[in-house]
Amino acid sequence: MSFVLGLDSSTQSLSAVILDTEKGVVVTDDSVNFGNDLPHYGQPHGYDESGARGEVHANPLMWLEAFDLLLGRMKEGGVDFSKVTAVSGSGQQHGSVYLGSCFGEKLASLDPSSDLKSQLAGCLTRDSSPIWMDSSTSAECAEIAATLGGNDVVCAKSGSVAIERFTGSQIRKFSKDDPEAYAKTGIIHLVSSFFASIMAGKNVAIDYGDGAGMNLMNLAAKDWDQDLVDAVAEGLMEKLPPCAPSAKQSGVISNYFVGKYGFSPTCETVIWSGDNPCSLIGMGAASPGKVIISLGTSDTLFAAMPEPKTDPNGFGHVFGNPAGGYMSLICFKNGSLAREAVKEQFQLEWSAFERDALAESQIGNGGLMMLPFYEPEITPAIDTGGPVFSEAGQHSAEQSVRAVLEGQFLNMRAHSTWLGVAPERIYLTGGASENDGVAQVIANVFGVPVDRLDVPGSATIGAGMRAAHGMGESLANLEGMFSQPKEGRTIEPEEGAKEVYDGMIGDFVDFLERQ
Ligand code: XUL
Repeated sequence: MSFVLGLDSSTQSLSAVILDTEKGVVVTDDSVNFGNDLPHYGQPHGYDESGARGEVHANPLMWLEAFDLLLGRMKEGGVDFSKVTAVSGSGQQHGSVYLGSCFGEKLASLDPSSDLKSQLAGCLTRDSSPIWMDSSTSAECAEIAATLGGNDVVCAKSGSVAIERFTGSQIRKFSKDDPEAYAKTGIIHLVSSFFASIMAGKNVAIDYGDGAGMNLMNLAAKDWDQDLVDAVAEGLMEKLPPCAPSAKQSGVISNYFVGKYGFSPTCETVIWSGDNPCSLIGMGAASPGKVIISLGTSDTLFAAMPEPKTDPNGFGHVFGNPAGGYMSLICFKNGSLAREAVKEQFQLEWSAFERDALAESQIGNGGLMMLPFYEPEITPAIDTGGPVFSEAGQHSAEQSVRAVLEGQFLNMRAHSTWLGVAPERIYLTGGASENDGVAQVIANVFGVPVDRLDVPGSATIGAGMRAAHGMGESLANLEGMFSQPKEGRTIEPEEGAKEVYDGMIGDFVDFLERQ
């Protein structure tokens, strides 16, 4: 019997799944929603919504409380953690946690009769964590690029131009805004390595998947790049955990989890990765050939890459593939929040997206287009929020549903051509992937069949699979068990649809460029 635990600390929730890797079944899954389960933090979507000038931060104490709440709830619900042989996890990418040098010692002596929040709160040198939605660091990005001799250099070294949400510019801003607190910071973790360290009872490494989302790692050398690190802030190299391959074991689980939740003292920990790299594994896309679209708070499009290839326009990224090699990623900030905005505006149920609204409108919306950026966007860079229609006037619910979906996926198609791969199928994951209406628009815009997987939560499943992989299990076997498309759920493109969108994409790009 081999049970592994996968965890996923995402923007809005912390989720867990236990996989039986012999029988190939999901034994149990559970989730804590930050907004609903921990309303006292006043962060209903998992972050502080009052941030000024593009700042989006979350409370790391909320994450700690969620961790105890989730494991406690699972234990009370009858989960026997003593059967778990290995654990790993997935974290929202780019977010960072700032801690004093005492963090490592504190982790080694956590008392199971107390909780994580009260024992670790004193180690924080910054009481909030900037997350991936933060866009407040344009000045710092420009400074980093200038120091390096231009964004071409930053991109050639790190796989991405200097990006606002990436951790390097965030660290630079912190070091400028609060030099004293920066000086007191002994170690800077990503969300992924923060949780991984807590589980291992010591500071552990950042993996190549998530590390590449910092603008600090040299992609070719797979290590921190001295020039990039020096361009960010003085003394930063000493504050970074090491970089390591994603399958690295980090020792047995901390006594805290043995004493408090009944884990076996021999349970191994494997370092965590970012949510998109974990999703790549969960979707069975570790080898090149599959293109994944993940529909979550952000929408992302990603694929394994044989060779690192960077986006000439600077919107796409190259990360380490947890299975070795590289992956590409393009992130669109206006994901589920934009779809929800249309749903709320017209008081619709998701079923209206499922078919009704789409059946009532024509493919191509009679030429009506929407730039679906309810919030400022990152791909492409749009500073002001609010949808823009190509034609003035009132638009019906049906037209608006189609317009938001066509706008999102035309934008995705236009910004993924640099990958140079014409997908033969698209694999869909994330909350909205179950919606047939959404899946149909994707199939139509890209002109290929869309598959969904049998198991929910590809990042969480991928984290569990990575735990097993780190213990030596074959990834191909794990994919065979957990990453299979759901039978009878393939959505085929509708006849003639691709031609409509082939004709429309140029107009959409022109419309976008006029803004
Ligand atoms: C990827 C990105 C988002 C977060 C969401 O670059 O910023 O997809 O990983 O958790």
